[in-house]
Amino acid sequence: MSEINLLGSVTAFLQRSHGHYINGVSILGQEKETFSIVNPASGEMIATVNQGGEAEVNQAMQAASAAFHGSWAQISPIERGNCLNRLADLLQKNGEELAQLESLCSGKPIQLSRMLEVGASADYLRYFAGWSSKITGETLNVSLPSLKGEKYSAFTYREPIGVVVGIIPWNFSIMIAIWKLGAALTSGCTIVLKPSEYTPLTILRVAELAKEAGIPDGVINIVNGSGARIGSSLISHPQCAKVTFTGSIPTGMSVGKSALEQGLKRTTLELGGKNAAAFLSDMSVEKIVDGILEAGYVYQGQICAAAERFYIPSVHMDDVLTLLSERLSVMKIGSPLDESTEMGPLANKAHYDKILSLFEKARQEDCEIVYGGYALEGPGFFVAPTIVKANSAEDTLMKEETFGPIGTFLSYDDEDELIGMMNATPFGLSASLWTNNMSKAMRMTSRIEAGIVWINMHTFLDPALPFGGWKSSGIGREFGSAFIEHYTELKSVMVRY
Ligand code: TXE
Repeated sequence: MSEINLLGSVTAFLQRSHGHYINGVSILGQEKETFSIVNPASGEMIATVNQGGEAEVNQAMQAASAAFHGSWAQISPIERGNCLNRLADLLQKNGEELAQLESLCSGKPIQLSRMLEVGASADYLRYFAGWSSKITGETLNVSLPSLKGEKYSAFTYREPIGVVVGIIPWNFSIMIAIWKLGAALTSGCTIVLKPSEYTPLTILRVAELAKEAGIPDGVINIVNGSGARIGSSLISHPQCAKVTFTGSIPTGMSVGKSALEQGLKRTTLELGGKNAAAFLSDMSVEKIVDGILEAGYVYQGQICAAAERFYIPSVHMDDVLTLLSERLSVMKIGSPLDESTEMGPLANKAHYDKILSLFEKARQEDCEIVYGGYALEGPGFFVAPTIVKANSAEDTLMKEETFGPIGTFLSYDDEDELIGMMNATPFGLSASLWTNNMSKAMRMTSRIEAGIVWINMHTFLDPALPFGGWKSSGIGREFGSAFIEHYTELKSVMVRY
């Protein structure tokens, strides 16, 4: 194992006392209680963070509200975009520091931290920056006749919604925060972020870079602490105009419910699901296995759009599972700080325990564990990448999101039945179809119930393409032009003359 050397700035950052970022200043807050940040590759504590309380929630919401009505409102749309572009520059300039911090806290292999948490985050910021000068209303023709010869003109404004509360999960703690921050700031909103308790550090560093980029104090604020306490207080705060959440389905549902109950606060929810990848019989066994690895096992399967249900033509099933087992057996599992590592640990102990209990569940239900299904020895939260052959669509692993490196496989013979099987779930975030027959793929795509359908690819998100779930996988869309509707209110104006 050869690990990269940690930068001095990373060790220095970890040794600092951490709390919150409010009105342009890093603060510890009033609470004495702290929570620990654990490196999932070693199980060791690497930093502590102060819990937030009502005082920090209030300060953050007030700072965001003051900036929304003050400094940020006075800045021109073009300059808002320039601010986001300068932040993108600084993400790249400080990219190695951020990537190392992220890998230490989340167990993400360093190459993925560099590519997604830093590289893609900068790209998303630049994409959102471009929108700042293009968010406009419309001029409309009034449809009813005038009664006494008077005339009417009508138009709409798209006005920023106000203070946005962004609740962030642990799987992409920079990138998902940037999605929400970029959308909010380019629309003229300000934001208060609540990172996951497991990965709160990197975004604190990003907030410092935002100040260096010239983003005014109060525009970005961060309050750390438990979801139930801080998340709920932020949602119910009178200054909160909108909640944007990414995370698990049960938490997302409770967040959505409380946002509605707290005065119909606007809500976007990007939740998980039980995404399907289906391979048609014209695909070679090698191509199918390449596709499965791409769709299900990147970053230990901890990606909300990753596939967890795999449908394989019965003629290919045995060969696919044999070759996939071979490929998983040589996958390099190890330290996230080793540049050749392909698979790191699970991101935290609670998630590790959940995955171990799902292995147990598969055994109890007599599913065949073709490969893996156990924890790896040594410190840290490592498990073997796992292949489960389901008995039927009713097995727990065909229905419940695992969010781990577990592919569950079912064979099929009839392509018409296949679509029914893919859709037989309360969720609909993503799906993929793999075939050389493009005409068939296009026909089948229109019948799939999911927010995004990939053909011959999976888990590839692009800032220009709307992303979000059908059914219980969410409400609203991120990216493209679709985000505008969720971060602005429409105001109609009518004039008589
Ligand atoms: O997620 P939560 P957790 C899945 C994954 C994992 C499980 C639990 O399977 O094992 O969810 O992970 C905040 N009001 N996913 O507990 O609860 C919380 O502090 C307001 C899939 O980390 O969804 C964190 O900031 N906020 C998922 C955020 O919500 C609350 C990604 C997400 O936490 C809150 C992550 C409350 N009552 C985990 N309770 C995906 N599909 O993208 C918690 N939070």
